Amino acid sequence: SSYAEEPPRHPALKINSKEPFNAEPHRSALVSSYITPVDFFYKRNHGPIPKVEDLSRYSVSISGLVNKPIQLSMADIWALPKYNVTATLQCAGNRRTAMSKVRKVRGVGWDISALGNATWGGAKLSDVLELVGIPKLSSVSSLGGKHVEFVSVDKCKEEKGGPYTASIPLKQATDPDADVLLAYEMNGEILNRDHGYPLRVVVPGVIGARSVKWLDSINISEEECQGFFTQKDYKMFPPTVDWDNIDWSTRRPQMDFPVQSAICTLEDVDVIKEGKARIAGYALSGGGRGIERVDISVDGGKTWVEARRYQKDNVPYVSDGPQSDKWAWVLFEATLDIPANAEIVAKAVDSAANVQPENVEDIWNLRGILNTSWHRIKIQNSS
Ligand code: MTE
Ligand code: MO
Repeated sequence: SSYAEEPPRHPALKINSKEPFNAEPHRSALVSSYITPVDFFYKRNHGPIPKVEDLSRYSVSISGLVNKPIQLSMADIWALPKYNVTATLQCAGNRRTAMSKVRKVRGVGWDISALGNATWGGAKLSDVLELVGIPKLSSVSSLGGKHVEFVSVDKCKEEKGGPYTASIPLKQATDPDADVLLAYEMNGEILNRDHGYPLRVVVPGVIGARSVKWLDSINISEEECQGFFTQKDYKMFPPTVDWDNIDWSTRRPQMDFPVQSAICTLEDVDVIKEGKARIAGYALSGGGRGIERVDISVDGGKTWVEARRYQKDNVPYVSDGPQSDKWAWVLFEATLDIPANAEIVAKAVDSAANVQPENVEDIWNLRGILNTSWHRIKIQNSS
């Protein structure tokens, strides 16, 4: 089958679907390091993993509304200034399983680990676009281009065997501070096949779906991408919309991720003794917004205490501070007295003062995306 040449994967990953391969690590693995090891980074695919055998024959074409279309070899991309950007990728479907308990949703069932934090090495898209004559900080190119479309080489059933595609606004693509990369390294190693070898896009601060893997071509266009994953998927609908009354054209493709957090050291099934327990997890927001605060409750949200936040070891985290990685998650921890039959809750506040919604019911949507409701864990006590 077309899945005969899948790469090897770490046996500890929890497999949510085998073909295409969709898997996430156990939640406790997420908080054991600030940088997620490649083996434990979630894998989200819509088809078989492409195999680029001969790197010398690989190239990325840039065409569309440009004066002079070009083909870039890997050597051309390596020759551009290299940047290392630490950014968290999070699938829009992270925490979908909890949303599906309210009412059935369509999509891969993810627990809370459809995200990971990596240091991506590569060329900036803003430098690449200068090679086709589009200057930095352009909202419109001289030929009227307003969007940058990424086309992959994989074959997805949603596209009837065609490639995965996505687009971002030209303004973001040409802004050096937006840190959009064409990445060939992940955590200092050559990008592996699962994560997009030899080259992928990394768009920090937005849903993972826009970070196209196995990049084949870039197309400058007047309209946003018309592909399935931009127009017929990854859109946020209100709870009143279901499959019998959906009109995809009424909503914009989701870009920024809202503020999110989850507890990784405990699970609903856990039985713990009354007494002190370490509560740790991740918090992050979209658009480069920092994490202003993480509140923890052990009584279902009646009273709260603030957790300690950190990124790199020993550097106290300051929201939007010069030392912080603006595109990366913030880990948090608190050691608290756990009463009998506790309901432990985490909620984060971002640097724009956005707060996670209290209840998943209020943000239910038929595709089960963006479950950012307060993360709740009901503990069973041992008697
Ligand atoms: N790019 C291609 N070519 N094919 C895909 O299926 N999945 C997208 C995105 N880029 C996808 C893709 C989605 S939905 C997510 S969440 C991220 O890749 C996952 O990236 P990862 O597998 O490296 O974690
Ligand atoms: Mo995703």
